Amino acid sequence: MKEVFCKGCGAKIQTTDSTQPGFISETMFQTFKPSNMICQRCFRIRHYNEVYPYTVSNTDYLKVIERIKEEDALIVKIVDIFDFSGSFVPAIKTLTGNQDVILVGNKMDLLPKNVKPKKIINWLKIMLAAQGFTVLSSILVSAKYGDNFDQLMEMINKYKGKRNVYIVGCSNVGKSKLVNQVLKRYLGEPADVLTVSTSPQTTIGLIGFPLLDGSIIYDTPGVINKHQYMHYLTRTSYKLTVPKKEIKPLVFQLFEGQTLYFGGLARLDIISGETGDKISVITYFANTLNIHRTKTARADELYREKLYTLLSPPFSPEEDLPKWVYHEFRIRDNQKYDIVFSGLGFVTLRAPFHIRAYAPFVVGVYTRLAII
Ligand SMILES: Nc1nc2c(ncn2[C@@H]2O[C@H](COP(=O)(O)OP(=O)(O)OP(=O)(O)O)[C@@H](O)[C@H]2O)c(=O)[nH]1
Ligand SMILES: [Mg+2]
Repeated sequence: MKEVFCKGCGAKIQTTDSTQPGFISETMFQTFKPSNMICQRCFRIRHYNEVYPYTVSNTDYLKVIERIKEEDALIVKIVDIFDFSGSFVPAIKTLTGNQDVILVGNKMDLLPKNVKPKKIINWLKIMLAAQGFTVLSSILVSAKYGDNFDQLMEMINKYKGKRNVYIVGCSNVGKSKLVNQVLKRYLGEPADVLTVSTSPQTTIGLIGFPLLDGSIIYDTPGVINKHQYMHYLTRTSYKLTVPKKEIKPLVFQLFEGQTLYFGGLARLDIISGETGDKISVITYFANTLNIHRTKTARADELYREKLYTLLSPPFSPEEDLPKWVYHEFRIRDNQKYDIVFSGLGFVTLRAPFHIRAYAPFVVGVYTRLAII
């Protein structure tokens, strides 16, 4: 059988094993033109919004993208600005070695309009530098709506020269959506050439498209990052935790000894506020996530009794979130700070404060100067 690759996910087409990437029935294989072939899984994602995940190990993924190292290329590293700990794995560093890297913070459409992009970029740079990762330039975009794409393309053209461009990053950060947007805006391709989905490991192989000057832009498979909530929740729960549209802030006036639960996924305790008086906490989470307020003294008991019901998602013990840990923040100046729950959202409050932020140990919890 001649080698044919799925147009949506890049997997090698095969007609023998329906549980493996690239499967298509013999009849369909005979029906499609090779240049238009999409696998059964891509077909189901696109037409029925149905996903069945594969378990492709990271080692296999890294093998697919290993060739990038051998080439002098421009790397466009995508991170989800909502999920820093879910967007960065040290393996990416091994992959990109000494290559030139541009950093793209994706999903800016989810942030309230009054966010200062520069502040987010500065924060991302600090976070990357802490991992020993430096970049040539950085930009925030929305792959969904094409925000800042002209600037992104200018940046890519400026740094790539005649080289090829590889779009890399963890699973679900929006690499395929970004390439689709480039194809649609600059190459006149129809919307959604590549398959996009809320599940991990949608893209299986490298998929290249020639740009106008002959360089090739490649979509690549995402490295799986166990720091994402997605890996512990059902698809239904996960969809409730990630914002789908611009986040609307909520304001809570909290007193010392009060707690907020963000579904059953994270928790914030106010140990003390500015003057021991009430403290304003602004929350930025998906509006489908239930935020529940209680007394800290009752918080553990509530969790035991109401996890999966009042405190949800998760909805059942099968959604086995890793053990929770708390991060304690005691800040004494009088600036505004965000406490970031990676993959979920953030809260803003003015220092001085002393708080505890709880989340599963795999999830990054950070503090940064407020971005609003
Ligand atoms: N709100 C918003 N959602 C986005 C954006 N870009 C991607 N998404 C969503 O994020 C999810 C993942 O997008 P993909 O493009 O499939 O991500 P990927 O990085 O290619 O994922 P893999 O192929 O699994 O590595 C989908 O549900 C997209 O709709 C964006 O700019 N804004
Ligand atoms: Mg993809």
